Formats: sequence, structure tokens, C-alpha cells
Amino acid sequence: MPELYVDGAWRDALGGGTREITCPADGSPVRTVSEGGPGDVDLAVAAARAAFDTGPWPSTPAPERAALLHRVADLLERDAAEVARRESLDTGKRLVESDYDVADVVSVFRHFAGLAGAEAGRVVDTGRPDVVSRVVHEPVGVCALITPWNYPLLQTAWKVAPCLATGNTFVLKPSELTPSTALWLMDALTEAGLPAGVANLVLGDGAEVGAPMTEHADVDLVSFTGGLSTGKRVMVAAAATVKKIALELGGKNPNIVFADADLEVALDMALTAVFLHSGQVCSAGARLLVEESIHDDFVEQLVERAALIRLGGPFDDDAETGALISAAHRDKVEAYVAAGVAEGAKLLLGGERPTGPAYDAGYFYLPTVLDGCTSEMSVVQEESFGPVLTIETFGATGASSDEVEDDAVRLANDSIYGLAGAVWTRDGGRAERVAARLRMGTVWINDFHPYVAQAEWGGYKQSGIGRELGSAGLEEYRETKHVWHNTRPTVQSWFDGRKP
Ligand code: TXE
Repeated sequence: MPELYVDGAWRDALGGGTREITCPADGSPVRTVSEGGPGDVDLAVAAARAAFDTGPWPSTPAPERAALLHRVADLLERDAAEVARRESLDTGKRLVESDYDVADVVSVFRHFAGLAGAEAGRVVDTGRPDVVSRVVHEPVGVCALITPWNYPLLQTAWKVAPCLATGNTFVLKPSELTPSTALWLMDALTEAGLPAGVANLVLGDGAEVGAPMTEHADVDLVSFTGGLSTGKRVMVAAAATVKKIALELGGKNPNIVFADADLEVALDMALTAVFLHSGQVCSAGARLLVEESIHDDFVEQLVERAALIRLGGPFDDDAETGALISAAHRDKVEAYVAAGVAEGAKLLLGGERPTGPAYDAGYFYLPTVLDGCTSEMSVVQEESFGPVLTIETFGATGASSDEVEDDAVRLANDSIYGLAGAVWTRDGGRAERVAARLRMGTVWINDFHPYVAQAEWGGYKQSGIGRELGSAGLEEYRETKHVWHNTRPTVQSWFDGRKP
């Protein structure tokens, strides 16, 4: 089946290569896709360019753009079971999680449909009756949208929905590991009535397709979600033609538990924070910072609970979490755990693959807990992006309340990342003080992981540039123009030679 979607039609890719997509849980074949290369990127960008420069979409009235986004959400509700199944087969995640993801995608399309017509612009009082000044928003142009494999359709929706809401055209490249729901999306956009050329899809890997998209002179904006090192390359490539960029590059997110917290809930959520989707979440709470006075009890109970977590495939109703995305990714996770142990961390749980017929053909890795960690360790500083919890302790015995708080904040901020973090305490003042001092784009107080389409998402420091969701999500995809209209131009006589 051709998998290059350009100018409103499926075509065979010029690139010529094919890739077998297999389910990470058991290695079973999912589909074979043909992948593109730089020539396919040229075709897709040319289509998006023409659709932007001469097509109807950028000037389509906002209510019509909004209606189209609602129709995409309707189609997703219609096809939800099939889309969730595809997502689970590509990623290996439990079907119930894919069901949640699909519901989230629906809410993202409806959210940006609602924003499409909001804030069309504003009129500025010039103080001069014959002069009209207005500020209007316009689409940026051709957008290159590059997405990762952990939440394939959700990450895509976070980019596609605001991109279309503001009247842009795009070329999408999903992760080469998880293309199946992007294929569905192209058909859905066409069925919803999007004009040809507005949405284009090229499958392929980073070198053959991603990099050419970020370098292309006819691309105006790159929105990328993925790893930090790739993000840096994207930024350099985009600099050549000063493209607008939005980057979400992950995090190494601290989960701070003070001794006065509701420890039952904090424990429960500490497990969810790091082991949901086997830690393959940019906001994973992979760094547990626990106050020294409760450390031993809290960690003992946490390890007991983590040891009971059941692993399994997408359609195993008993499973609580699934496999890692690939053999290469599991190798990386294992290397981080080994490095942590070599640097002095104490392995309390896991650190190995499960064995048995249910696991042998998949990329499973057991929930892993490393205690006695320090922020110098690579397993603490870098994203392992696996089910690996590192534990650091703050607030030595005898420290004052302020010192305990300072210690927690200092440790939490000791990171090149700044995506998200959480603070657990029953002291409302402390919760607010700590939240204010954390250098992170999202801070949860007595919670972890929730996000809503109406709120914002984005990182401080090296976690990224720009915001997604909320109304800030639109800002990434629009230019703002000031139009000054002098309705009664008159001679000013500044340089008429009459002045001495
Ligand atoms: O990511 P890449 P990978 C982190 C996580 C993970 C690490 C590596 O720590 O272990 O990144 O994962 C495309 N120009 N995150 O290798 O390479 C690629 O094809 C343009 C965090 O899978 O960043 C894919 O579509 N594009 C993250 C996308 O970039 C390029 C989620 C992401 O892949 C490219 C996933 C290039 N030169 C991983 N090279 C998060 N923030 O949630 C690759 N790509």
C-alpha cells in the first residue's frame, strides 16, 4: 500500500525502502510500510507550499476551520476502537491506555476548534480619528511536524489541531516506529473536507525524512517532539533559514515527597508517575526526592508495591503496564541502570528482563528502583525513558523547616531539564512556595501526570521552546501583524524646504 500522502492523494514513495512494523510486546507483524526520502519531502513541501500560497485554506473563515476540526473529532469517535487498536499494536501499550489516548485526542481537536475563531485580533486606539490601527493574527505558512513514538496520535494532535486551527498547511512525519494512526488521520482529514495539499504525510526515519524537512527552505516552522540531542540538531537545521521552532524535548522530572504529605496517596502516585507506560512518558516522575525522616518506610512500601506490578501485552486484561518500544531502547535503559549501579546507586528492585513465554519475544523490562542516588549520576540527570525510579534524599535530621525546603528545591532544580515536577505536602504554604521556586513548565501539587487540553504544556531550560495546548498552543502557529491605516493622508511638510 502506498504510504506517501501528498496533495490529497496516496502515492508510492520515491524513497523506495520498506519497514516492517512489529508489536513491541511480542514481535508480531503489524504492517509493512513504504518509506520516503528527501525527494518525497520535496514533493510534500511543494504541495503544502502551493496550498498555502494559492489555496483556500489560509483564508477559510475561522468558523469553517473550527467545524472541520469538530468533524475530525467526530470521525475519531466513530473509529475510536480501530484507532486505539492500531496505537496499541504499534506501541505495545495496553489497550485501555490507548482508549484514554484516543479520548484525549478527541478533546484536543475540540479544544482547538473552540479556539479557532477566538482572539481574531484587536483594534488599537491611535488617538487620531483618521487613523485605524489593528493587530491581526495570520498563519505562519508551511509547518514541518515531527512526532515521537510514545503517544503517537496524541502528540500529532497537539501539533496538527492548532496548526490547522490557525490556517497553516503541513507535512507530518510520525516516528518511523509508530506510523499506523497517522495513516488513519490523513484519511480522516480528507473525509472531513480538508482541501488537497493542506495535510501531507511522509513516512520514514530521521535521517532520510526528518532532517530534510527541518532543512527545507520552503518550510516556515518546525514543531518537534523527541529527544534532547535530536532537538538540538533540529534547532541548528532550522537556523539556516530562521524558521520558527517549537520543541518539546522531554524531562527528568522530580517528584518531591515531604514528611507531612498524605503518604498513602503520595506512594500510590509515585508508582503511577514513573511506571505508567513503563516510564516512556516525557513527564514521568523518574526522580523521587523523599525527606530523610520518612525515607526508609516510604521506600520499603514502594518497593513492595512495585514488585507486584504485572507486565503484559496490549490485550492482556491483567497487565498493568507493557513493553518498551524497541530492543535498542531497552538496551539504552539497561545501560543507564548499569551506569547508576556502577556509580554507586543501590539496586532495590528490578534491573533485569522478565522471563517466560509471555515476555521472551517482546521488549519487556522489570520495574526498577535505585536508591542512594545523587544528582551527579547519569541515571539521575539523563532520561532513561524506562521503568526506572531513582531515589534521592533531602532534609537531613536536625535541619530546620526552611532548610528542608531549600534542600528539596535545590535538588529538584539541579537538572538541565525543566519540563515538570510535583510536590507532596499537607502544608499549603509550603506547597505554594516550592511550586513557585521550581524551574519547570508544569508543577503538580499533591498530584502527578494530569493534563488538560485547556491548560498549557511546555518546558523550561533544555526541555524545550514554546508551549502547546491551552491558548498558547495557537501562538506557536501564527504570526501577529500590525496594520496601520491612515484614512486621510495629508502632507506633513517636514522636508518642504521652507524651514530654516
Ligand atoms: O527520539 P528521536 P528516539 C527521548 C527519550 C528517548 C530518546 C531517543 O529519552 O530515549 O528521546 O528516542 C525524528 N531531524 N524521547 O530516538 O530521535 C524521529 O524519526 C529531524 C522523549 O525515538 O528524537 C522521530 O520522528 N527529525 C520524547 C522523532 O524525531 C529527526 C518522546 C523523535 O525521535 C531526526 C520520545 C533529525 N535529525 C523520545 N532524527 C518526548 N519529549 O516525549 C530523528 N528524527
